[in-house]
Amino acid sequence: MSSEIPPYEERIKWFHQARFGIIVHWGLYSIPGRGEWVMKNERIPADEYAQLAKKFNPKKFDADEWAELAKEAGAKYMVFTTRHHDGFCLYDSKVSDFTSVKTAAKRDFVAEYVKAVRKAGLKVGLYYSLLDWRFPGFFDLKSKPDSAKAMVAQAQAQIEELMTHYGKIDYFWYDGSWIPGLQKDEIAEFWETKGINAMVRKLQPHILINNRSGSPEDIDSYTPASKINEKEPGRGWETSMPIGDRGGWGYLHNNPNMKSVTQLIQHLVEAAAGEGNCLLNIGPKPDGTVRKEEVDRLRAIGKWLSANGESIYGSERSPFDRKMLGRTTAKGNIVYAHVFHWPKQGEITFPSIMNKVKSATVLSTGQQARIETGSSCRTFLKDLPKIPPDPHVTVIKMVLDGKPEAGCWWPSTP
Ligand code: JFZ
Repeated sequence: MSSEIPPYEERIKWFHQARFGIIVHWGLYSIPGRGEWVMKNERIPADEYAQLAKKFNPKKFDADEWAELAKEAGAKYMVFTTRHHDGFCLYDSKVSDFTSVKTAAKRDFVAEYVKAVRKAGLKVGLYYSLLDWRFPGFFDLKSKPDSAKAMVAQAQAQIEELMTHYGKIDYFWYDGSWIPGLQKDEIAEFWETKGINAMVRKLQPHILINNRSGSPEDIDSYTPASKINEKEPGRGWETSMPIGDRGGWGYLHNNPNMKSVTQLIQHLVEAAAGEGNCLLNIGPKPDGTVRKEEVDRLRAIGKWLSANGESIYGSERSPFDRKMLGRTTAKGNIVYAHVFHWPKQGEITFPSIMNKVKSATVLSTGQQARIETGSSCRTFLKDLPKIPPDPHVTVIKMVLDGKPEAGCWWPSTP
C-alpha cells in the first residue's frame, strides 16, 4: 500500500456515489435484547456483564447473508460494530481477553464480515467506540487517572490492530469519544486523536474517517433529532438512524415501532437531496440472523432503488425546492422530482424553472407527461396518472436544455 494520502476530493468520491449504507449493531448486548446501552442503563457490573460472553456463540451468523442483504437493499457500504461501549471485541485483540475469539464463539467476526462485504462488492466500514465502560477511569477521570490512561492505550492499540489485520478498510466510524467532565474541545487531547488518526491514515491512506473522535476529519456523521441538516457542498455527510425507534440500535426483543418503508425511502431521498448519505441501522438477533421486519424493509427499499436509483446514487443538489411536494435531486442537465404527496388531479406544477423542460418521464414506468408552460414562470406536467405510480415515492425525471437554473420569484411575471 502506498502511504501517500490522496486529496479529499478523490477519497470522498465513492461516498458521494454511494448515498446509502447499512450499519450493524451486534454484540453481547444482543442476547438480553434490551438495546446496546443495557450494561450502563441497568448498572450491570462489568464482571456480571462479562458472563454473557460464555453464551455468545451465534451458530447462525453468516456474514455473506448480511452482505447480500445490504446489497439487495441497494446499499453501497456497510459499517459494523467491531467493539461497542461495553468493550467486547468481535475480533482478535492482543490487548484484551474480552473478545469473541477468546470466549465461547472462538471466532473473529470482523474478519468474516470484512471478507463477505468485500466479496459482495461493497465498501467496508468499521465502527469502533473509543470509550469502554469497564474502565472506572471513564466515569471518574480525576481520581482514577491510571485507569483512564489504560483505556486510551487500549483504544490506540486496538485501532492499530483493526487497521493492520483486515486488509483495506474504506471507512472508519468512530463513536463514544465523550468523557464525563470533559468539554468538547478537551476530547481530542484526551484521546490523542491527532496521533491516532495520523496512524490510521498511514496504514490506510485511502480511508475516510467520520467526525466522532473529537476531530472533524472527513465525514459529518450524526443522528437527526428531527430534521436533516445539509452540510456545505463537497463535504461528505451522513445521517444515521435505526429502522426501529430510538429505543436502541442493538437488538430489541419487542420493537413494534418500526419505520415504514415509505418513511425510510423518504429519509434516503432527503439525504440525497442535500448531497448526503443515509446510513440505516439493523440490530441482528443474538444468533446472528436479521429479524424479518428489517429484512422485509431492506428488500422493499432495494426494489424501489432498482427502479429509481438513478435519482439517488451520485445525486447532486437541485435548485428547485418543493418541500411540500417532495424533494428534488439533479445530475447535470437532469432534475429528478421525488413526489411525496401526489396531487389528486395527476398534474404537477413546478415554479421557477428557467430552463426549457425537454421531457418529463415517470422514472419507474417510462410514462411521459405532457409539458405546458404558463404565466409566472410555471411549468405544468399534465396527463399523469391520478393514482401515484409508486406507492412509496414516485420519481419524475425532467430533462432540461442546460444546467438547472431557478429564478423568476413570484409575484414578478415577465
Ligand atoms: C451513539 C451510541 O451511543 C449508540 O449506542 C449508537 O451506537 C449510535 C450509533 O451512536 O449514540 C449517539 C452518539 C451521537 C449522536 C447520536 C447518537 N449524535 O451526535 O447525534
